[in-house]
Amino acid sequence: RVSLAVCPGSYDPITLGHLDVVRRARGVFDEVVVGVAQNAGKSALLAVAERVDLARAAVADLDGVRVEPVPGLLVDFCRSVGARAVVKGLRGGADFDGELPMALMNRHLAGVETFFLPGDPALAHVASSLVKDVARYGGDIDDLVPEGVGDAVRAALARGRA
Ligand code: COD
Repeated sequence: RVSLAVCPGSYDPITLGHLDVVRRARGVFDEVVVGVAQNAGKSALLAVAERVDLARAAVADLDGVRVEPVPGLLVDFCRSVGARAVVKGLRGGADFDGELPMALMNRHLAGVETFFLPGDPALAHVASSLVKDVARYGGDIDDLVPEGVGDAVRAALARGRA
């Protein structure tokens, strides 16, 4: 039996914090599917297809890791790929407070269990929302995100201003 976990997120855009969680999840599970989802509570900068492409490029060198869009409910996606486990990274208590109800809901809906990984403290400040904010006001984000992501974010921000 192959152990399979889904690492879900908005990935708007994927960051080095996300990548660290994906890599470490792969150290525990045989296969990891990075699920790029809509978060109804957030308005996205990048389209799902672009977020998927950037995430695919970022994990291209990781064996046993693939990236797929999540079209609807996360638990339906988990069922479709045959995963019973979700892995989420926690930067601190605020992340946990947000994640706990989702973990309980996903278990309630489909028996999908959530495993939490403590985030690398060196990346505790790395959040997609902050990265976008820094880029929006001209700051350098290239050492916070995988290669190519900074250019994609700057291009999307420029499109938004046009
Ligand atoms: N270090 C460690 N972990 C990190 C870091 C970091 N630097 N940065 C981000 N993370 C973790 C986050 O804590 C989170 O666990 C994960 O990475 C993804 O983060 P984001 O911001 O990309 O994604 P979110 O929080 O917007 O994702 C929410 C989902 C998209 C997973 C959720 O909305 C969802 O499941 N949507 C699908 C529809 C659904 O099923 N809804 C009901 C859910 S109960």
